[in-house]
Amino acid sequence: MTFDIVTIFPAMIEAALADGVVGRAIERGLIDVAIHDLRNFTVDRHRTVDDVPYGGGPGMVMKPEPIFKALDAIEARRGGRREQMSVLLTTPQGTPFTQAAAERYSARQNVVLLCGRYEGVDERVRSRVDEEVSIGDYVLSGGELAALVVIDAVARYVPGVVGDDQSVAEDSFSRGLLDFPHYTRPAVVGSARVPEVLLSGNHVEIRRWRKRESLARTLERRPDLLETATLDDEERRLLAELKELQNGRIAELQNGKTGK
Ligand code: JAH
Repeated sequence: MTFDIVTIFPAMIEAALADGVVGRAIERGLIDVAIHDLRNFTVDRHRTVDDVPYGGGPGMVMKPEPIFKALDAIEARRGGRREQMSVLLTTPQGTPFTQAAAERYSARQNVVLLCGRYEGVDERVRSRVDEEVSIGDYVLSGGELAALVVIDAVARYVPGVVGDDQSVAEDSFSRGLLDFPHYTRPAVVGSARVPEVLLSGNHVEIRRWRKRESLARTLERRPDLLETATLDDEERRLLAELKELQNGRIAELQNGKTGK
């Protein structure tokens, strides 16, 4: 699959994609990344990509024509075939980017990422955009970091990119629950010991412990995820137990407060 990134900071994208899992995937030809410097699609002497907002107000807005030209060039290189191609705009106004969205985009032949800067892009650019994507409720200085997040999460679903397919399938959010705690050697650091069950060699007990820890953390930190997670019989039982324990703790706190 190919990622096309339209940006005024090509060096920022280049540097971020040089290393790690994605960098190796590019080297191995598993994914292809084309970085398009938006200024190369300007026609004026100053290579202008922004202008003042109509109606007044602070800040600048990205001009539409350089973006249209960049998209035309990307489409032309594909022989004008728009099917199997998704044009994404990273913006806080977008639909939340999720693990499910990452998996969905990984089936596309081309994913084009438009990186906004300044106060945003001219509204007419949206006519060429398939989906607006938000990676979270905060304002960045531009869409580049969000685009890099999307590329990383999508690339991991391309066969061969992550060494072990098992680890992609079992990854925290693929399963809809938070991850369980991990430990490595040594078995004791200062007074902190690795949980005994992990040293036991009892793989039935280890699986059960990990499930329980995943569920306990999810219940504690992200109970919203439990609404949509698919749980097996054992997990449903463990979760019911954990909720009982949680209710017990709440009751204890309330009794403490009322002096009982
Ligand atoms: C900021 C253009 N969802 C995170 C996110 C994505 C993009 C932007 N901010 C936050 C952004 C300024 C200009 C895009």
